[in-house]
Formats: sequence, structure tokens, C-alpha cells
Amino acid sequence: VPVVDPTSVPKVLYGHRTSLDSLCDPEWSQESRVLVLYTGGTIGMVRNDRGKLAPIPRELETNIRRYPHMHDDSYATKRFGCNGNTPLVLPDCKEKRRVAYWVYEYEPLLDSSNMTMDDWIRIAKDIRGVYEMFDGFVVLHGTDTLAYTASALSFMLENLGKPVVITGSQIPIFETRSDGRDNFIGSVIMAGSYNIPEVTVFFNNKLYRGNRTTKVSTGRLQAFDSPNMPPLAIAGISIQGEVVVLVLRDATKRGVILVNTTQCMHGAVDTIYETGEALVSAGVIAGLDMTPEAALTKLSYVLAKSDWDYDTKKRMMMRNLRGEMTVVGQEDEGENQELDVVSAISRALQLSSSDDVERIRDLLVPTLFFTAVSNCDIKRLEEIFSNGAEVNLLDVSGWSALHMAACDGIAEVVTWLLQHGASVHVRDKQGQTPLKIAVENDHHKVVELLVQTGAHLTESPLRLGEVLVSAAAADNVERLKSYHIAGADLSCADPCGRTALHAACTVGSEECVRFLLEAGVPTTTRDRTD
Ligand code: ASN
Repeated sequence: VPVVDPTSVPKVLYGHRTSLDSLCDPEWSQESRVLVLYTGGTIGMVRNDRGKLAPIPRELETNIRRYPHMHDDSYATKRFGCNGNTPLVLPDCKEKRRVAYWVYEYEPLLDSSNMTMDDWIRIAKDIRGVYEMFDGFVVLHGTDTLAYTASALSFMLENLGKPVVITGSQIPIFETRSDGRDNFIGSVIMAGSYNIPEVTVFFNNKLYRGNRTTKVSTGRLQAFDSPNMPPLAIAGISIQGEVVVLVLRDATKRGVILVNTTQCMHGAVDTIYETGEALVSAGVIAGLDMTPEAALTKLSYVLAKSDWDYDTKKRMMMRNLRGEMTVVGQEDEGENQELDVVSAISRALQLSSSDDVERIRDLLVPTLFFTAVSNCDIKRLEEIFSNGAEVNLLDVSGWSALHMAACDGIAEVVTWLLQHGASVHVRDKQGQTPLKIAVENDHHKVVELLVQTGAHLTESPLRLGEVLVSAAAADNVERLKSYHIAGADLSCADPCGRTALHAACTVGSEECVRFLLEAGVPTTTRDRTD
């Protein structure tokens, strides 16, 4: 689970621009928040006197502010004031919430051909450092090595629960005919408004799974493609010569992990060919339909796992870790049983065409799904899920099934939902996450499960101080425990400088005082009246 590591928090958040507190302010839930990490690339470059492209520092954000389709200045100043801290805000795109965004510029800005593995690590650490403060991330990147960075990040960002969208452009963003503006705006919308918790590439109006992409053209605006997702026709590639195999066998015996990937755009490495079979018997792992970029970065990731032994590393190379390759037979392809209600209604209405039955199913599945959640009926959930229920579906109040289960406090249902891809970061119309709902209902086990899956509180320290003080003042030790399990700092003070311990002492709540002391809160904090 990503945690805030203050040493890697980009300066933009603590420095002259934006303070952590203002970002955590509850009123912020009105907008979704996106951090744009600008690493370089053509997108932000400017042509010099000799017509050569080079990045110019500290220009991108200032220029974006002048473009009304990238920044709605009147909304931003009305909502946040004009104090030098005003974030960028996308114009209304008819999505659920406005997207507010910040640009964090790297120093130096790089042509991506000059990037190394250290740059991948820096991007991953920066995202981890501020993971809890944003709803999504956009990485502006040069196109030459963008697919490598996308693949590398997909492996490095373990337990990712929020979108990370990588983009760039073929023509600089502020040139008249540029693909940069659409790529940029599309990426910010994807990161801010869509719950796609993985590393993706947005280019030329398409969103690709990052580790499936490869750069296919240096000149066309359709610079990227994802040829094997969904998988296309399978074509084999023949590798010549027994001598090569004997060489390779030697290497695998020495403990070298070898992966065979195809350089073809479409199709996968196939072992039905004798040569392919010989490679497998020499210990070479079939990389199936992985792109060479994904294969290289997956190997780097797997080899760096010091706690995995040689066999585990080999197993992991063969396994689909982040959707980077298609392992035939890995997914459960069992026949779906038609839902009883759907069959009954279809029979009663004498529907014969499969399209009509399909329509009935689409109408009923969401309702059946929410009902099964509130009835805690796991068997029914399985059945409905295999009929195509969308786990992160929202009801009219913006509640997901996970909000519901968190409110009811049934750990079994919460576990099932999390195992089936429910996002812990979805917020309802009041900006409340499932974690907040579980905390307010004191479902400790559920709070624990959500935190283990990457959920975190979204209140500012001051707001946390307020809720902790009121819990202690009401002698509510269960609530203090809930916040404690949710990862809150119990020594947070309210705007008057009072902590939960002050409040517990004032009302003489022995239980709260004992709990707070056992949790290790400081006993010498003074409030504003001293
Ligand atoms: N050379 C540039 C880069 O990769 C190419 C681009 O961004 N279109 O940084």
C-alpha cells in the first residue's frame, strides 16, 4: 500500500504553491484532484532560432492558464480566489465533477531518449509520495521511451488504486496544429473522472493499457498502438538453429532467466512450433504476447525482488501480473448460468430474441446486485457477477456496493467486493469514501480490510482534530478506535489547538483517556488558551 514518504513529496505541494492542508480540505471533494507530473518530451518543447526543439523550463503552466479550453479561470478564481495558489481547473466537460489540477515540473526537463531507469524510479516515488492527496495522476512524457516508462510503472506501482495516465505528443502543445492539447485534456479527464486504477497511455483519443503499448510511428499522430489487446490472430516466429538452443540451455542452467518475446506487432509467441518447443525445453520462458518493452521492464521488476527465489521469479515471469500478457486458460471461461429472474421475466414476456433477453438482463442486473449486497448473499453475488454486474456501479446518491457493505459492516461482503475489483477510492456525492462510512459506523473489521486494500482518510489534520475531539467529548471510545485503525493521527488538534486527550480529560472519560494514552498520544500538548 503506497504511503506518504515526505522525502519524496514534490516541492510544489509544500513550497510556495500549495499547502498539504488546503489540498486535504473537505470542501475539496467538490472537485476531483489530479497531479500532472511534467517530465519533458515534445509536448512542452519550443522551437529555437535554428528550428530545433528543446524544453523550456517554467513555461508550460503559465501558458496553460491562457488557454480557456485547458483552464477555466473564472471558475477557478470564483471558487478558490486569486492568491497565487489557484489551481488549474478544466472547463465543464459534463463529467460528474470538475477536475482541478496541478502541474509539477521536473528539473531538468528531459527528452525521453535521455531517460534512464532512475527516472522511472523517480516518477514512481513521486506518485507514491503524494498518492493520498490526489484522485489521479497524469505523466507528461516524451514519446520515444514512453512505452518503457508505462510498462515499468505498471510493475512498480504495486496495489495501485487510482489512475495513472501517461501522455505526450508528436507536435508541441502550443504550436497551432498540435495533438498535444487533445492528449493533455483527455488524459486529465481520464485521470480525474474515470475509475481506471492502472497505468494507462492516452494518445490520439485512445486509452491503452500501458504495458501493452509500443511506439509505432515517429511521424504520425497515431504514434502508439496496443496490437495484442484484445488478442488478435496468432502468428508464429521461427528462430533458426539448434546451436542457438544449446547456448540458451547453458544460460538457463546457470540461473539466467530468459524470456522469448515476439517482435511482431500482432500475435504471440507460440509453442506449437518445434523450434518454440525446443526453447521451452531449454528453460526459456514464452513471453506470449508481451511487448518487448513490457518484457524488459517486467524482468527488471521481477529480478529486483530480493525476497523471491529463482523459481518464484520464473513463475512470476510466466504469470500475468498487471494484464501485460494474455495467458490462455488463466481466466475462468465457464458457461454462465442465466439468472432465474431474467429467465422468468423473459418467459412471461414470451421474448425469443437473445437481444431482448440481453436488454432485460442489463436492466435487472444492477438492482439484483445491490439487493444481494444488502442481503449479504455471497452465492447470489457470484451468480450476478458472472452475468456481467459492474462492481463499481453507483446508485443515485453516488454510493457503490462497497459504500453499502461498509455501512452494513459485513466483513464477508466487503472482502468479496474487494476481491472482485471494488475500488476503495470511489466517493459519493458528499465526497465520502467507503472507509469514512465504515469509520462513522464503527465497523472496525471493515475499516481494517479497507485500509489493507489501500484506503486512506481524506480529511485535513484540522478536520480530523475536530472529529476526534467531538468523539472524546462524547465519551465515544469506539469512534476513537475506528479512526485509529483507519490510520488517523490521534494527536491531531482542532482549530482551537485542543486534542482528543484535552476533550477526554474535560468530560472525565476514563476509557478514552486510557485508550489515548495506550495509543501513545503526547500528554504535554497545549491548546491555544495554554
Ligand atoms: N524526442 C521526443 C521525446 O521522446 C519525442 C516526442 O516526445 N514526440 O522526448
